[in-house]
Amino acid sequence: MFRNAIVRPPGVNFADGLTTVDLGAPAYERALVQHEQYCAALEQCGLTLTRLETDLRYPDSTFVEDTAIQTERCAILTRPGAPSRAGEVAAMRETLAQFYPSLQSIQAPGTLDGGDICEAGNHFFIGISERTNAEGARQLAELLARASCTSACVDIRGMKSILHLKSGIAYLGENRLVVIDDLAGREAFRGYELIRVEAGEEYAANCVRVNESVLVAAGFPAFEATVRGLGYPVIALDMSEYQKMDGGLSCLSLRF
Ligand code: CIR
Repeated sequence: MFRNAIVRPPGVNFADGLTTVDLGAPAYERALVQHEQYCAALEQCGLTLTRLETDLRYPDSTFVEDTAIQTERCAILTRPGAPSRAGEVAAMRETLAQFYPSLQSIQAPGTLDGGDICEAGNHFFIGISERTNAEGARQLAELLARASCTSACVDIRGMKSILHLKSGIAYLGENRLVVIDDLAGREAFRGYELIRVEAGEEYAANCVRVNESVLVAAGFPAFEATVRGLGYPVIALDMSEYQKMDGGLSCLSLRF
């Protein structure tokens, strides 16, 4: 059960952030409207939002998920793999300290982005990617073990289609894991009910279970029907401007 979320709207220089996709520049006003709709959806799911100020020093700072990992017992500040995003963590430290009495951190030479970490109850999948290195993964696994959580690494280096592990998987609860085809055969996912995302709808894999509901990206009808068919109330959100910047639904909030 989540009660809180931290969000940060994009700044006017949002389009200066990092991206690997070729979908054109995001329209700022539209991104703001989509962010507002996203916040309203989280509130509809019962969450109380902490809304941070936009931060023009970091064009990617609306993707707050990358700066921290939360478990039931603790929060862990990350060390983002992209140099232009390193400074985002300091701002998150102050905010998280209001909720968690003790904060852990990933230390150099480890790097780790929250987008590579997928929580499945007390078990965590840790993506090793262009952003999260083996040392960051090792440190996180150790911190999670201290918090009585287990973890397994999933190496996605060399997969051109996804930036972060959670660009390709999402945990719905009830032992159900949403996966893109390219990841479905991984050993780490054995024993889960795999909910496959159709070819052409891969972006929809980054969905988020928030209490009873599942937030999905609008415009992916087969996937939306699958999630509804599983019995979850679905909230579909237009994510077009964030998709242009390699971001998805999970990236826009820290939920706890
Ligand atoms: C970046 O490249 O870091 C941002 N433009 C997108 C980050 C998306 N975050 C996420 O998937 N957790």
